[in-house]
Amino acid sequence: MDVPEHTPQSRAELDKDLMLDLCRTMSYIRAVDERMQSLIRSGQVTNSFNPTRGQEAMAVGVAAAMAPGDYFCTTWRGMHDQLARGVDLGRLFAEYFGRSDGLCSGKGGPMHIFDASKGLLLTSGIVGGGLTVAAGIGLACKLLNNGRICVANFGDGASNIGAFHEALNLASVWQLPVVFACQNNRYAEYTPYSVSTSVDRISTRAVAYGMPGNTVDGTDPLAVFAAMRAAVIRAREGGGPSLVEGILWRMGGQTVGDDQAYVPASYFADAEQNDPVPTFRKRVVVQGYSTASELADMDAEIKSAIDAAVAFALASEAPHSTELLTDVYAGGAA
Ligand SMILES: Cc1ncc(C[n+]2csc(CCOP(=O)(O)OP(=O)(O)O)c2C)c(N)n1
Ligand SMILES: [Mg+2]
Repeated sequence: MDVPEHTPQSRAELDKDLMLDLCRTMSYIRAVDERMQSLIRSGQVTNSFNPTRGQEAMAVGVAAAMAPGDYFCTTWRGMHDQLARGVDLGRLFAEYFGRSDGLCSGKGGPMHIFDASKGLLLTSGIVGGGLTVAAGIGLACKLLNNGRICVANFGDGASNIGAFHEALNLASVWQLPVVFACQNNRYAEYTPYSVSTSVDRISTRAVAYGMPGNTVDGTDPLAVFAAMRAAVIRAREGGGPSLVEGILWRMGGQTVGDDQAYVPASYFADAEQNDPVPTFRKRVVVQGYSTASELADMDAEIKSAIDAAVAFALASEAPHSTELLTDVYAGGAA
């Protein structure tokens, strides 16, 4: 599949703060992914983890287009989406590790990360599960007339699930303020896109549901930001839902421990060539937004923040058995 051309940006969008923020957050997500993998591989923690390497640009471009009060849903491969929205890293690690200081008191785990303070109302391990929930959140926003929108982050495989079609249909019928943001990494677990999906571009499916569909280079945060900003504005102004697809690469496999023997060498070659983090870091230096030494200082700060978050999470206790039934039913303990 061809990678779409980079979307031309206006000078206003190439604002220094935005460029540095995108660069810092992408670097941070990459560093957290690497730390999580090393903690698991060294046996210090035993949680599952779906790597986000290669998908950082989409996460930061989506988050940059959202307002602080907006909502979002994500998936098992959602740590980049969560970090891009500013979810606290110590509490995120603690939830992954099953500790009581986690975002869900250590009882949800990696596939149930929730943080209402950042608008994160669902992390789902069910393929396509977030799409219908996002439509429901969009319906709530519309009924409350609160000016908020909801973004559904999901993968290419989810676009072959019934929930995708139900969610897009009803979101369009009811003109809900939802943006469907598809991270197309061309794999659904161990199945390549080419043998499972009927269209070259998922965005073309938007036509069937009467909404705009746009495919962008999902390794370029500015291209993602531009497409998402247009879709978010449209949703917020009552124009209804949109589908935005980013083409990108799943560089770390389905999960930690996946040897990816089933992935052709050409996929890895393309991924390396389009690796969003070094590409964007180079761009901010070449275009004069930062220097190599400033990026090194930034990396040192990121490392310190990750060290502190890991220490916090590892020091946290497992939830006590007396907590088993709390937060299970609305209104407190059973
Ligand atoms: C309803 C359902 N069917 C199957 C699975 C098993 N499963 C987990 S991840 C996955 C692949 C999903 O691929 P995609 O939507 O492209 O997301 P990606 O993992 O590439 O981010 C599948 C089939 C599941 N979790 N839920
Ligand atoms: Mg996929």
